[in-house]
Amino acid sequence: MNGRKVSVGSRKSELAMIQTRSVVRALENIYPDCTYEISGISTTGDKIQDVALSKIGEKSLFTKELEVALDDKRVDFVVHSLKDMPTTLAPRMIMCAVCKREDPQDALVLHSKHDGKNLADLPEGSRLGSSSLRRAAQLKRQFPHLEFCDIRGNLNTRLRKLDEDGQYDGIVLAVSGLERMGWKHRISHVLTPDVCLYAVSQGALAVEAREDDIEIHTMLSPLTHINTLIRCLAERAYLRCLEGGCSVPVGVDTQFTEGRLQMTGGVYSLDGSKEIKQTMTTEIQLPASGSTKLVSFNGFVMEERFLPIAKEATQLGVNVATKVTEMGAGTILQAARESIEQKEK
Ligand code: DPM
Repeated sequence: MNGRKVSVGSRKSELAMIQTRSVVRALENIYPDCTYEISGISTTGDKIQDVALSKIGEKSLFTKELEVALDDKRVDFVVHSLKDMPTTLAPRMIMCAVCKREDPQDALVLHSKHDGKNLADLPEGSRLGSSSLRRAAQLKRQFPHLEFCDIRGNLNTRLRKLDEDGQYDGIVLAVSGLERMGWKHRISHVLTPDVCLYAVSQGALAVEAREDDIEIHTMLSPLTHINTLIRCLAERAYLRCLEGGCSVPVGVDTQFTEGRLQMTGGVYSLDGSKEIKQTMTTEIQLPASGSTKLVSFNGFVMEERFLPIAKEATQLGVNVATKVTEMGAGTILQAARESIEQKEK
């Protein structure tokens, strides 16, 4: 690794750049002799700002151009929010590190005129900006007096729209994104999982590289936080089984402590009238020792000693998905997909 020059790709948004720099900083601490160059790359998702995410349809909206740059060897790795990554990766690509997860929960940011209020006591007909079908479905269910409307643009744009346009009473965003931007103080309330299940992998950063670039895998491997990886493997297995994609009303909550992995998975109809929710647990012990040779499993690079628990975690996600499917999740998701497609026309 000595003295190597590393080219890093990133989306150009301020949040993406902050995320990329945090990964580069972590690498600089481990490999101070290397030099790092970050290239900002525009993606389709960044260019189309005025159409609701769920209506754009194409998957990997925010990742495709970055993967092309990787494939062409213009960059050695790219940093993503893992929640934006499709459950099946692009050909020849692999996730070579998953960093320690920050707060995975969602947050409500209210207009200053509603200072001191919460969702339950907002006036009838208050308008909340969110392009996440998951957030809207869960909150409509519990707070039928509120209205939800699309809001696009990067975080800066959204906060400006909230503060200045006067058409939103509040917006719902990920805590982690707000914190990374230095806007923790704008959070009015954190929405705990009993109010809003978070998105699969929300709050976790992941590093994508070429599948055959062993040197980069080795270099990035120390950044992997095993607790985060195990939780995200379970969550992604759940989403993959439901053929969720990233824009359907599916939420999760996982915990991995004291040898026990617990997962709650939820599925919602778009209007929030239907909810299917299931919690399951499995015993998982982190291995104290074992082979640190790098292997790949389900699109992620990991040390060989973690393979058995990675499989356990994946099985838990599959089991929760199987259970909610038995309870009728398929019908709910099918109806949601059809009405999303309908809106695209
Ligand atoms: C995905 C969703 C959203 C992003 C859908 C969802 C939110 C879209 C919106 C898959 N990606 O969560 O149900 O609010 O219009 C995104 C954010 C982050 C990564 C911002 C956010 C930062 C948090 C993270 C957009 N992608 O969710 O507020 O790193 O997990």
